[in-house]
Amino acid sequence: MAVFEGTFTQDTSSLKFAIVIGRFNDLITTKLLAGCQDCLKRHGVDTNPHGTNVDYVWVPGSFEVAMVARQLALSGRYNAIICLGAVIRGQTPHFDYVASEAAKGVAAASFQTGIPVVFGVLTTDTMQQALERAGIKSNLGWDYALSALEMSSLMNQLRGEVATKSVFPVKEEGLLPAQSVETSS
Ligand code: INI
Repeated sequence: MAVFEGTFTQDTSSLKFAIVIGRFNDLITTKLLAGCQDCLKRHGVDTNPHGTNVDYVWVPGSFEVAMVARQLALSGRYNAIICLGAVIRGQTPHFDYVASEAAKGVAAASFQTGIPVVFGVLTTDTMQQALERAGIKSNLGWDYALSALEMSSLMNQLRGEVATKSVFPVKEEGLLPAQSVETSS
């Protein structure tokens, strides 16, 4: 058996990411994006929009990020997609609908495509709380980029492993040792 874990020390020069950013509350989302880029850059990813590693897609708000992320994931061009948004509670229940649909949509995009889609949509009660998480105290954009790097590495390992010998080989008899399972090439 084996332990699989993503690393941050892989050769990142061939990794491809897409970052989907909601324009709504862009005071926050541009800061999340900056944190995200800083982390990717320090891990060897070329974040230049004219480079070969990262594409950027702007959408109106958090409600739209998942739909676009799913489309990008389906293209098969990316190791991971990072969704950035900021949903801040107001006086109406609008917050709950936008936040909940964004979360459900991002999860669905990931499940349906098998590509890691990182949920980088902040949901806070106040603008102050959002600012604190987007640069004043820490910048969660950094953490979202780390998740994308880790998941890219992990999925690459699992794909390699599944292609050569099944990680969870199941035959009619039940679980068998990996080496006894025939592989098709
Ligand atoms: N979009 C956000 O990203 N954050 C919000 O706080 C927000 N609020 O509160 O309304 C918001 N609304 C816009 C929404 O994401 C869509 O863009 C819009 O409804 C059009 O579909």
